[in-house]
Amino acid sequence: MTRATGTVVLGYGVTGKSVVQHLRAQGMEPRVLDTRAQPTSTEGLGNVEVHWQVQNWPAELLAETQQVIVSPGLPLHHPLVRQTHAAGIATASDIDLFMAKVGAPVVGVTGTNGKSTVVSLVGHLLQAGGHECVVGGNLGVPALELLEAPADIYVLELSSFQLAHSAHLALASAGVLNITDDHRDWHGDFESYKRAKERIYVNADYCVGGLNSDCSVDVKVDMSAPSANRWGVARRENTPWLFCGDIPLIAVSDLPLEGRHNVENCLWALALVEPWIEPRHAAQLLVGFQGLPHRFEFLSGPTDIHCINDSKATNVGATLAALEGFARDESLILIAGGDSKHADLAPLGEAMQGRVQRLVTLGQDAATLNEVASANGVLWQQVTTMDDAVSAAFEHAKAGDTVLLSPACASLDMYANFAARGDHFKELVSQHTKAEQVALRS
Ligand code: UMA
Ligand code: ADP
Repeated sequence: MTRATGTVVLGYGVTGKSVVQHLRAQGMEPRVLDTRAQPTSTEGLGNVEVHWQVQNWPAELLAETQQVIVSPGLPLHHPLVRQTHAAGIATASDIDLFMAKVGAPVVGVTGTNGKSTVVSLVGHLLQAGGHECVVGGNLGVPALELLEAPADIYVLELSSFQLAHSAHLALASAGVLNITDDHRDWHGDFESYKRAKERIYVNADYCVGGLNSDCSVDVKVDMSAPSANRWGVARRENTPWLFCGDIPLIAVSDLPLEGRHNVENCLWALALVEPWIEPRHAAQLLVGFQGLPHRFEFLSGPTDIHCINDSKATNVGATLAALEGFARDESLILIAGGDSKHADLAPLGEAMQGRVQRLVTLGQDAATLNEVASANGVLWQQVTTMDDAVSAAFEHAKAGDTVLLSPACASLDMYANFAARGDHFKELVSQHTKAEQVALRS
C-alpha cells in the first residue's frame, strides 16, 4: 500500500472508521486527524497514521494532502475544515464516496424531525414490496458499510451535517420532511441549516417536498386536502383517509402508528416509494410496521394512566408535534427539559395551554421552561432527577391522564444519549406500575 493518494480522513468516529475501511479496500492508505484526546475506538486502524488531539493542520501534512473526507461531527466553521478549504483542497463526505460507488438507486430522507421513522417506513415498504433493500446513514449504520450487503435499493437517513459536507448527490427519490430550529451550534444560523438540508434535492430524479417547500419538487405532501400532485388527508365516508391526488389509499385508523405527526410520516413514506410501488399497494404494505422505540412510544403504565416515551424529542419541533396531536381538553403531565442547544423554547407555551395540566421540568435548561410555562399560565414544578420527575408525574396523574416524556431538549447534560434517557423513563414507569399491582393485591 502507498501513501501517495494524499487522502486525509477528518474524525475517527463511526463514519471515519467506515471511510478508512472503504479507502483501504480500494488500495489506499489514508491518514487520520481527530481533535479528540481519547479516541472512542481505534478498531480497524491497523497501521494507519493517526494524529489525535489536532486542532489545526500540521503545515507539512497539509502540503501533502490532495483530498479530505470530513466526518459529520465537524462543522464547516471548525479550524480543520476552514484551513482545508483555505488551502484549496477538495473536501467530501462519506456520502459522496458512497454515491460514487453505489450501483443501485438511493432514496434519501432529511428533515428536522421524523427522519428515522420515515426511513424505517420506507425500508419496510420496499422490503414488503419484494425489493432487496438496506437502510442506514445517520440512522446508525454508516452508508459505506451498507455497500457490503447486496441490495437493489438503498435508503439513507441524511443529516444536515452530512448534507453540508456532500457535493455529489444524485438520489433516485429525495425528501425534506420539515425544517424547524435545531443544531444552531453546528450551522451558525437557521438559513445555513435550511440550505444544507435542501441540498438533498440536487440532481435528484424524484423530489418530494412539504406544502411550504420553496424548492422545485415533483410532488408535495401535507396534512390538508390533497389535489393533483399533492398527497394529503381528506374525509371519506366520514373518516379521515390518506390520499394520493384523488386516489384514496388507507384510513387513518388503519395506520400502524399513533400520533398526528405519524400520519404525515406514513404519507411521506408512501410518496417517496412511488417510483417503485403503486400507492394503493404500498398503503396496504404499511400494516405490520412496528414503530421505533423512544419516538412517541406507548407504554403500559399504572391503571387508567397513559404513558408515552418520546425521549427522541430533542428539539422544540418534535415536542410541538407531540403536543399538537392532542386535543385542547386533554389532560397531560409533561416531563421536559435538558440541553436546549440555545433554541427558543417559547413556542411551547401556546401549545401547552389547555393541554398540559402540569409541567415537570428537569435538566440544564429547566428554568427557561419554567418561565415559558409561567408566561402561559401552565403550572410547573422543577425536579433534579428522572426518578423525581416520574414520581411527581404519577402523584398528580388522575384516571384518564397522560404522562408524556417529550423533553424538547437534548439529553447530554444528564445521559449518554436520548435512548439512555428513554430507557430510564421506561424502567421507572415499569417500577411504578409493578408497585401499583403489588399494592392492589395486598
Ligand atoms: N468529534 C470531535 N472531533 C473529531 C470528530 C468528531 O470532537 O475530530 C466529535 C463531534 O463533534 C461529535 C462526535 O465527535 O460530537 C461524533 O462525531 P463524528 O463525526 O465522529 O460522528 P460519527 O461517530 O461518525 O457518527 C455520525 C453521526 N454523528 C454525528 O453526526 C454527530 C451519527 O448520527 C450517525 O449515526 C453516524 O455518523 C453514521 O452515519 C448521530 C447523531 O447524533 C446519531 N446525528 C445528529 C442527529 O441525528 O441530530 C446529526
Ligand atoms: P429524527 O431521525 O429526524 O430525529 P425520529 O423519527 O427519530 O426523527 O423522531 C424524532 C422525534 O420527532 C420524536 O420525538 C418523534 O416523535 C418526533 N417526530 C416524528 N415525526 C415527526 C414529524 N413529522 N414532525 C415533527 N416531529 C416528529
